[in-house]
Amino acid sequence: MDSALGSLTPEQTNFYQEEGYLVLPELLTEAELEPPKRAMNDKVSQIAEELYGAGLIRDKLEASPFRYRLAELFQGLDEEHFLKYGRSWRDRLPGYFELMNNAKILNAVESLIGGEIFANPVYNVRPKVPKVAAGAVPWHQDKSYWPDANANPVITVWIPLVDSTHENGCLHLKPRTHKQKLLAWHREALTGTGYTALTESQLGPTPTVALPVKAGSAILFNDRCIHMSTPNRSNEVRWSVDLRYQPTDQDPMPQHGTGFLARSRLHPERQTTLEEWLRD
Ligand SMILES: O=C(O)CCC(=O)C(=O)O
Repeated sequence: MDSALGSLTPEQTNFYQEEGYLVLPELLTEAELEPPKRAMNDKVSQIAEELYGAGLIRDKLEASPFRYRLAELFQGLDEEHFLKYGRSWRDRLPGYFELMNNAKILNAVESLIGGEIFANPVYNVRPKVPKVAAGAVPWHQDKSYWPDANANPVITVWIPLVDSTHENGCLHLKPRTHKQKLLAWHREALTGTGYTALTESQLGPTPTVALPVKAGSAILFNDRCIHMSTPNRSNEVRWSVDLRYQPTDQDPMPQHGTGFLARSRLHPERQTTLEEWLRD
């Protein structure tokens, strides 16, 4: 593989700095999405076993395709059954580590913050199933989840594992809002999961950009950039991950978990191995 794949052009870097986000269409190949998909599939199988064991389902739907199975498993169940597993997942599975260390992702991030890259502890696998209110994420700035961290230029890298569309609830954001301060947020009470949220009046005049993208595309955005996602009105799961990266000399936010050294041009021998990550 060309070792520079994913590196940004000066125009892309400028776009990110000015607009607060950047879309990299189909950055990852199907083969590169396989390891995280396997991890997700394993978790879905584990959930199917539990639902079956509890007598909540009569069929584990083992032959159902990745994009449908989780939605079908919960089709006849209540929202609470789904939320028992969390609105997003942060399991330590090798497939996620492989994705977070993908050279193309790290090359893109390196173009923005340099070659000393820390993978922030906050990464989420999002199984956005239809009909669960918590699938729709209200307008917010990611920084509202770590208001006490110092001025980290945290970069979110959002990647769908199936095509993300208007129908299944793609990401929407407000360009250039990353240039403002962190806004006062509240905890919403509609989804039962307490997302941080902004009121309509805080959104300002900036037009919203909807970002439907193909599986394997990456949407990079700044942690002050206002964004949200719409409900999933399809019959499939909108699978996605949101990964986060920052320079190594910034607050590692241990209160959110354990991050890891994803890339060091100065000390490559110190980069975290899979074994270390699984142990921590
Ligand atoms: O995946 C989504 O629907 C929302 C993602 C999001 O809000 C985030 O990554 O901060």
